[in-house]
Amino acid sequence: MQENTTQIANSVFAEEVRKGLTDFPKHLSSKYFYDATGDELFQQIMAMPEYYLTNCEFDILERNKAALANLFGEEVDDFSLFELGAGDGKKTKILLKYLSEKGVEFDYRPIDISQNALDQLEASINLELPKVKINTLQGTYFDTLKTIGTAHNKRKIILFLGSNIGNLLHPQAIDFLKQLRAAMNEGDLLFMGMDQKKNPQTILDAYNDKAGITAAFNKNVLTRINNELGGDFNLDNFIHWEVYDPETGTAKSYLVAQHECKVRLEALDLNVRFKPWETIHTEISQKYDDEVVSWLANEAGLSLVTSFADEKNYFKDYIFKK
Ligand code: AVI
Repeated sequence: MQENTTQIANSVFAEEVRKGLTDFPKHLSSKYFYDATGDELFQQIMAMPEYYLTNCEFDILERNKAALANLFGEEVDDFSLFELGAGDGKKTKILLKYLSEKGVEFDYRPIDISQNALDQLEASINLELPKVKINTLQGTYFDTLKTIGTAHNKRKIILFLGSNIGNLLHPQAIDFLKQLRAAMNEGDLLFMGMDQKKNPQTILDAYNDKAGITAAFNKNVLTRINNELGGDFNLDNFIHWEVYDPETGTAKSYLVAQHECKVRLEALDLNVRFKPWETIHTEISQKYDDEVVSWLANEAGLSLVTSFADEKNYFKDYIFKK
């Protein structure tokens, strides 16, 4: 266990874990999947054949880069391309490469909580696309966008790729969109990836791969609790379980206890009991259709400009304005 137990016990992570494991039914937030191991597992997920989302969005960006460059640069000499949670920027580089080859005036401003991720991204852009002006911004999406806010004197294009919004329930997603709207001026654009409803089996396969990478990703939240909160979860006692409701478009991930067990969380001075087959709900991955997207945008005060789909209509990128 890490050293400063008092500090850890009072952290937001600790408090959310306490709440989630003492509630009925139990739950933990998927935002806690992501530490260095979780980031690495997510990279592996994005490379899996079953996880169609990445290739679909690649395809959309590749096939529409010229149209997107026109839209982003329409009626302005210069703009800023902000990206929320840029990661390794693999998909964004398609656009960056095209824009810089065409001599379009813009700067790239990736926002991420991890300075390490930003440093790596900056180094790779400087190496691969030296003409791109990059200005990294470390912080949470909203603190950073609030600081930039409406005072930014160039057009803002805000990218939020990969259907990351799908990890939010609809009310949270509306709140998120409202906050983005508050940081936008007239003329600014929001470019957002949103995974679509499709054959339920395709979705289940994407979140329940045979190699067990998604299972390891899901269980990483337990590893974090063990490492950071002095937990003694036996990972083998839990199975990864995925369900998809084609009516609501919601995929849900669970960890299910196979046997009765007791878990001790030393930093929280907490004992947690699991009955056989008791669940911990860990993640939602919402799938959308045009009607739901219009409803969300409307609730948040945004209007839809246009959208781009991949060949199979598995995934769409939507453009919204204020
Ligand atoms: C980050 N997020 C959009 C991924 C998703 O598809 O919901 C996280 C993920 N969970 C399991 N596989 C991938």
